[in-house]
Amino acid sequence: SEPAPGAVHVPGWLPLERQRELVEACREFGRGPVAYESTVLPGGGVMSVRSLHLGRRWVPYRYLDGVAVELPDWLVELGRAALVEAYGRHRGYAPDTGLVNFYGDGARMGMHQDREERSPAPVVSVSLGDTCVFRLGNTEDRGRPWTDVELASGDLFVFGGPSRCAFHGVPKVYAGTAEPALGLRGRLNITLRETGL
Ligand code: MD3
Ligand code: FE
Repeated sequence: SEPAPGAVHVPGWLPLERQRELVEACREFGRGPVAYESTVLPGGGVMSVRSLHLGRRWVPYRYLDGVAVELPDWLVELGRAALVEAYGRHRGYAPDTGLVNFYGDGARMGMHQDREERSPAPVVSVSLGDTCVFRLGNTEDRGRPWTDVELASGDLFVFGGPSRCAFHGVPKVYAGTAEPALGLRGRLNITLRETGL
């Protein structure tokens, strides 16, 4: 479905076996030199989500711990496949950064815009584990109007065109809704982007 212009939601894009591979990869990333870390916001608040950066680390916030490793080619390919799925073509999509967000008990993400990137290329998002409420807002402010969409494990969301600049957040994660066979407690979200930096 297309809940907003340029925003394409593909429920159940990834089969369970592929989801399991991605969960395992996200675990593996965290065992390497890169850690899932808490982000300290400019105002001093600490995010409840824990994040891991692959490739270029572009957000100028301070982190409590951690370093960076390369973005694997297979994730770049996953990003291209996602654009082909959403728009029918990828136009040379070349994401240079991957951000993995982990939502444990009670974690949320407040409404924000992603404005650090210099490339107009779409953002690709893949969800794993617990189902969440994803809130896609407007381009003016954090308030209404917004559209709430449930994102479940294996769902693809691509944000291109006008939706790339929209406020968005994750107000709620439904704990314990992940398929047991996934072996994941909580929610993982992988985003791929071109930083243009
Ligand atoms: C819409 N992550 O990492 S993914 C983020 O589920 C972020 O972890 C959320 O917002 C999460 O910045 C939402 C979907 C997403 C990512 C980037 C976007 C939606 C977006 C950028 C522009 C518009
Ligand atoms: Fe975001």
